[in-house]
Amino acid sequence: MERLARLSARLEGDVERANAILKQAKEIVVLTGAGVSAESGIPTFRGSGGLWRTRRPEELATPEAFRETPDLVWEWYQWRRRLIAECSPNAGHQALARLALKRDGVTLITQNVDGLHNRAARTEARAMNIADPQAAFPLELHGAINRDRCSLCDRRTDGVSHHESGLPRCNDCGGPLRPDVVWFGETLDPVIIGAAQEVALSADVCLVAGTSALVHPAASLPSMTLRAGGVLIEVNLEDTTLTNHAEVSLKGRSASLLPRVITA
Ligand code: BV8
Ligand code: ZN
Repeated sequence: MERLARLSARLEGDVERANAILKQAKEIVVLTGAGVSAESGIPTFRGSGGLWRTRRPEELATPEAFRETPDLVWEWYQWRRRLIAECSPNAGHQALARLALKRDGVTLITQNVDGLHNRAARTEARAMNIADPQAAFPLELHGAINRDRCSLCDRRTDGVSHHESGLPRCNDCGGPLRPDVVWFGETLDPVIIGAAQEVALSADVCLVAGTSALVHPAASLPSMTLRAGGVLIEVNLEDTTLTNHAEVSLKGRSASLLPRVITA
C-alpha cells in the first residue's frame, strides 16, 4: 500500500510540474501517436493487441504490398475504416483540442490517420461556441485513412466505404485509387513535414503522447525541440527512446493523463 501511495504521489507531482510548464510555455507543439487512440478502441501498431491477423503493418502499409496484393491491402484498410467509424474521440483528444482552441501558440501534429483529432476539434469548438475549429486540426503527417487518392492523377476524394466489384478506380482518369496515407518507404508531403519541423524548432515545449517514437521522420520532431533549447513532456504507458530526455515523463493512459496535464 505504502509503495502505491508513493507512486501516485509522485505521479501527482509530475502532473503538476507538467501543468506548470505548459501554463508558462509560449509555443507548444504536440506530437501524438497511435497510443492516444487506443482508448477509443483503435489498435496500436506495435502494441500487444494491435497487429492485424498475423501480418505486420510494415508489410501491408507499403507501395510494394499495394502493387502485389491490392485486394489484401484494400481489405485491411476497409477493415480499419469500418472499425474507426465505430470509434469516437476520447478525453485525451478532447483535452488537446481544447488546449489548441483556447490559446495561441499551440500546434497539434499527429502520426495517426484515424481523423479523431479533427472530430474532437469540431465537437469541442461547438461546445465552446467557437465558429472555426481549424486551430485544433492537426498536421496529419501520415495522411488520412478516410480519404482516397488516385495513384495516377493524385485527385483526392472521400473514401469509398465499399467497392462494387473489383478495385476502386478514379472517376476522372480511371487510375487505381488508394487510401490517402503515407506508406513505409514513401516520403511525407514536404509542405506538411516542413511545417512540422519549423514548429518543432520554434517551440519551447514539446508534449509527446502515445507514440513509440520509432517511425521517422516524425520521431525526430521532439529532438528538434530539445536541440533548439525546448523541453519535452512525455505521456506514455511505457518507456521510449525519448523518456530519458523528457523534463517530465508521465506513465499512464493518455485519456486520463492529458485532461489532468492540460488544465489551461
Ligand atoms: C520516409 C500510415 C523517406 C499508414 C504510417 C530513419 C531512421 C529509421 C527508419 C527510417 C528513417 N527514415 C525512413 C525510415 C523508414 C521508415 C521508418 O521509420 N520505419 C520504422 C518502422 C523504423 N519511415 C518511412 O518509411 C517514412 N518515409 O521517411 O520517406 C525515406 C524513404 C525510404 C527510406 C528512407 C527515407 C514514412 C513513415 C510513415 C508510415 N506510415 N502510417 C497506415 O497507418 O496505414 S506510420 C504508423 O506508425 C502509424 O501512422 C503510427 O502512428 C506510426 C507510428 O507508430 P506509433 O504512433 O508510435 O504507434 P505504436 O503502436 O508504435 O506505439 C504506440 C505507443 O503508444 C506505444 O509506445 C504504447 O506504449 C503507447 N500507448 C498505447 N496505449 C496507450 C499508450 N500511451 C498512452 N496511453 C495509452 N492508452
Ligand atoms: Zn485519377
